[in-house]
Amino acid sequence: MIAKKEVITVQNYILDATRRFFRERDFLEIQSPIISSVTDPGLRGAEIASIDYYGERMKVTSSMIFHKQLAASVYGKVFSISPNVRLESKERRETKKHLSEFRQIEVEVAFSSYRDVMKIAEDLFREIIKNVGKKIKLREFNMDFKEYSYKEIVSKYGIEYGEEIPCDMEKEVSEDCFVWITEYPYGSRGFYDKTDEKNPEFLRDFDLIYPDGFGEASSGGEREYEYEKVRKKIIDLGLDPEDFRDYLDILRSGKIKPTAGFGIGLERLTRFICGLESVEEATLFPKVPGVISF
Ligand code: ASN
Repeated sequence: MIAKKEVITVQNYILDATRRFFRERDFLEIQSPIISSVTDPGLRGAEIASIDYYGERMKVTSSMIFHKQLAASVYGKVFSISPNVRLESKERRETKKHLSEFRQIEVEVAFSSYRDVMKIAEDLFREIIKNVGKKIKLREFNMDFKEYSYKEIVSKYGIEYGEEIPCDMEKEVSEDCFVWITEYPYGSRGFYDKTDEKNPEFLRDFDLIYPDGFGEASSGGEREYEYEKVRKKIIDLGLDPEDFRDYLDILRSGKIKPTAGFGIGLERLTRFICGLESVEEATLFPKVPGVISF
């Protein structure tokens, strides 16, 4: 059993290594809004939280995807250690990888492809493990990355084409190294993942799975940024464009450029590096789905 203080110390080292990595590469660290009129709807079953805000409703950030798109469009390369709230179902506790409040290392780069940011993610994971390992003795990590397309994964594991890869399948997909799953089909992900122009059946996006059954490490991709396309996709996916009005207005103004990026759950990364049983052990004040706590 690893003591809580040691876990939090490892988390400090992860954050130090992350900040150093991005500063050396001229990324600007930004702070995420906690409340906004618009937030990420692509939550794989979790609900968005909202608060009463002077008699109106405001959303609590589920991911800062839209804000980082705008920030990267203006500043080029940005990252953030961003708080997220997602109201997960109580059953999700069983997965040992869901909290209703967590932090993400969020990254977004203007005029980049999903391949470019996958490379950044690989370098970042290698750098974090190397630097944390200089501070504290860690087990051996295999820092190789394999890649499968979504198509290859569904045919290998018998998942119905078009479905998200279920959480409990992530263990089976996991190998003794990191595994990329790329190019999800249109309709299976948030409307903000960019459709490939030449082959509209797939999205220019990815997930990354940790080695040894530790589940999802990251997700990301290139973003849709053209007003008409985004509006159409919102409607196609059965959402209400009115819920995204402020974001759509910004898109229409042309302020948002082509960008790509990814997010890494900080508590999941801490869990993976420390080899913890559950993500609940990777933070001081865990918000367990459905449990009222301090
Ligand atoms: N942070 C993720 C990304 O950059 C989005 C998410 O958390 N849903 O794509």
